[in-house]
Amino acid sequence: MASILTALICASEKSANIARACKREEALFQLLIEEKKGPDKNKKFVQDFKTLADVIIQEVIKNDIAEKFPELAPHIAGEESNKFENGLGETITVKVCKTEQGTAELLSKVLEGNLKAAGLLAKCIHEDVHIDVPDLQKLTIDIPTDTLGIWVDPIDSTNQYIKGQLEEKFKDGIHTHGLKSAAVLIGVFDRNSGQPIMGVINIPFHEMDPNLRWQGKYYWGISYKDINIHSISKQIPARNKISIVMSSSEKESIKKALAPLCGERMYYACGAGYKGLCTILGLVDAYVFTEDTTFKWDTCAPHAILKSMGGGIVNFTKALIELNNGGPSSFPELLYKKPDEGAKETEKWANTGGLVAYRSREHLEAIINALSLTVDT
Ligand code: 2IP
Ligand code: CA
Repeated sequence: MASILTALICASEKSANIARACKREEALFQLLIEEKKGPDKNKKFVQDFKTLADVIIQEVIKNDIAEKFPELAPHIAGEESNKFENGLGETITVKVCKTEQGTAELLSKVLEGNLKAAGLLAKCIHEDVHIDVPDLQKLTIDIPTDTLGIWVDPIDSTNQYIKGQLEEKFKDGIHTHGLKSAAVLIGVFDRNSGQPIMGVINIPFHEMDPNLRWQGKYYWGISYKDINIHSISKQIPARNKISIVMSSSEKESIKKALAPLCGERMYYACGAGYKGLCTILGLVDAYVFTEDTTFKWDTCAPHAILKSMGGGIVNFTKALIELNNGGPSSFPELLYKKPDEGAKETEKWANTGGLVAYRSREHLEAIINALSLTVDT
């Protein structure tokens, strides 16, 4: 089992390397920020490079995990499709080829013959990433791989990844905007129960070193049967007020209902994965989102880590219904194996009904109680 987690961490590190290379290397950076406008827009290929960066990372994760665990290959899914259509109507399937040269040739077809960019990417894709996680070597958990499924979000908070810079301003350790909220998310779930089991969150732009090169950081957790372990070492201080992070797009009525609970300690940040991480790290007590616009790949990894810490992520609407029906004996946790009830076909992997991510059951109850006064179920 430890070897799967090690494989996930290595795949997330390689992904973070690619994400950093796209910002650092001029030939790639120009493509990343280039916005095709007017008649040029659809001339060569329909989707643009930012989608390609996402797709490449997703394919790398799939390839590297499947190489070590072939039985998992059909059960790794993510946000992106790997088919690209160019202006000539040709569909190119992006994949990792056997050799670096093969991958470079394939990518150059999608990149309008830009050999430099294709070569740089292929080099990162075929680089060997090796990581020793000492805590994991001692671990002997036996989880059968034939029941596992994996959700991948190659780059969460894509907007901030493309446009974001190092954001100097932050409040209580939480960055409202900027590159820091970009995250590679890999979450493993049980295909029988739908429950999250293991998660890796990799922050490619965690801090800049003295040579002005970005360094990343990764976090992991496993929650399986009675085994709960994670990489979070920080002690979380006890505070009087509950602190909550939300999307700036959250409804005014929700912000208002939570204000008395939080006082000053209400925060806004980009990125579903980053907000999950703020909760994991104890920068806040909870992440509340009442819309349907997060997806299974946004929450599976943070959910597994929170679960390993005694917390979780519940379905917001269902939790309110439980409370109104005389609960709260059990608030329903998000599940990952099948589409949620009421999900639209086009967005069938949405977390329909919103969510509350939490570390402590007491905080969760206080939040659901506060919101039950304002929301009709
Ligand atoms: C997005 C991204 C957004 C988030 C949205 C996710 O994923 O994390 O930031 O919205 O829910 O689906 P918000 O920042 O308002 O919480 P992606 O960047 O991968 O599209
Ligand atoms: Ca996402």
